[in-house]
Amino acid sequence: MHRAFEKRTRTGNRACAAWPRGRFTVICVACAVGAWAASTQAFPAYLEAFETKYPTSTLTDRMLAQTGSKCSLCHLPQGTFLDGNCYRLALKFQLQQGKIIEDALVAVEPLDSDSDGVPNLVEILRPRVGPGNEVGYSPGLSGPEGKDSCVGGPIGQQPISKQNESPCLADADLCGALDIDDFIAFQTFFVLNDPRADLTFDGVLDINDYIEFQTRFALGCSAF
Ligand SMILES: [Ca+2]
Ligand SMILES: [Ca+2]
Ligand SMILES: [Ca+2]
Repeated sequence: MHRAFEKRTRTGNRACAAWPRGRFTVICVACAVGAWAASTQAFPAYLEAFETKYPTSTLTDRMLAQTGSKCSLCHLPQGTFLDGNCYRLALKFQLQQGKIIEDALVAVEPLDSDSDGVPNLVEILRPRVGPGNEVGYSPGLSGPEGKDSCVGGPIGQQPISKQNESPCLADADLCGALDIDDFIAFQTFFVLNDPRADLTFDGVLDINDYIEFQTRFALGCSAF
């Protein structure tokens, strides 16, 4: 299921000329559980595991560009000794249950760790709107400024990535605006049984996905 999703995401259709796609390169998990340690340098295997698992995502490279560290995908830039964001905490929990990092990554894929309405795997593999053919929204940060919704207080209120970390799923054609082309793109995904039409994230394409799409479209991208 996930492999099929990843493959389709890489090769999905181009509903608009500026369809941002390209390479998806991600990383993160090396830092995912670094909380135990004083430094994420102690967990290069986690970072490698994440990049190996999601080779098409550019998320960690973007984090490096935005915050100065790929580890910001999971850790707060203020210090790797802190708990980190919600995604990292979810991974940490799985590791504490005895899972190896590869299995922990899979276990948290269906979760919405940052509570922005989009599951972790969808965020990690979602092509970004905008220049650069970037791929991946942070599964641990949310909102238009990239804040950590998991951490309260001043730290959680501060923008971290300073970029949008909640994809607008109603923008089905990834053109950056909501219009009739999104209905066409969604309809195409649905007919082709493409997982991108599964907006209820239950593994089934049915009327509820249409309702979810229309709801998200009516509310607009800013609502998510
Ligand atoms: Ca999410
Ligand atoms: Ca997010
Ligand atoms: Ca569904």
